[in-house]
Amino acid sequence: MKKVEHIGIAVKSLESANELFTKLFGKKSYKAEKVEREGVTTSFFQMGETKIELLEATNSDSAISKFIEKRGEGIHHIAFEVEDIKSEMKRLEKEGFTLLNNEPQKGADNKLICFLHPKSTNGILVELCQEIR
Ligand code: CMX
Repeated sequence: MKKVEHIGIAVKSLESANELFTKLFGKKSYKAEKVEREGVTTSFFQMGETKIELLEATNSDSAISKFIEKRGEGIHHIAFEVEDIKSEMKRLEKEGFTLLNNEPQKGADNKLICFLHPKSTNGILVELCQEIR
């Protein structure tokens, strides 16, 4: 794994969270994007080498809805950039981690992604992401 690519934060309202984080960071989000398959709308802030991703659910079945229901708003996942997502998935599966997908999925911000189940990673939802080249 190369670096922390982004930290995901689950929010109830992207509009009001965007306002709050714009004030906090002193700069605007550079991109908003809906990821239909994941049931989320995202908004990204560039913070030096890494990013903050705000996530709002688009429907009540979304993982973000369930997360907020159970735990409230807050840090949802940590995403790590990898060079070759398929080989990293194979490596981590061999190491005994539980992958949520067998194949990389298309995520937000031009990335191929795969999540590891938090039960296999000390309660932290880990995302692997590789830039689509
Ligand atoms: N961090 C830590 N623990 C989490 C968690 C999170 N983000 N989300 C859920 N959990 C916990 C739950 O509290 C629950 O724990 P208990 O059994 O102790 O109550 C357990 O994990 C299982 O939760 P669940 O809601 O029953 O969910 P699943 O077993 O179906 O787990 C999960 C799947 C949580 C990994 C998945 O729903 C998820 O969050 N996937 C990621 C989806 C996502 O973030 N998509 C956005 C992508 C945008 C992009 O491109 O970046």
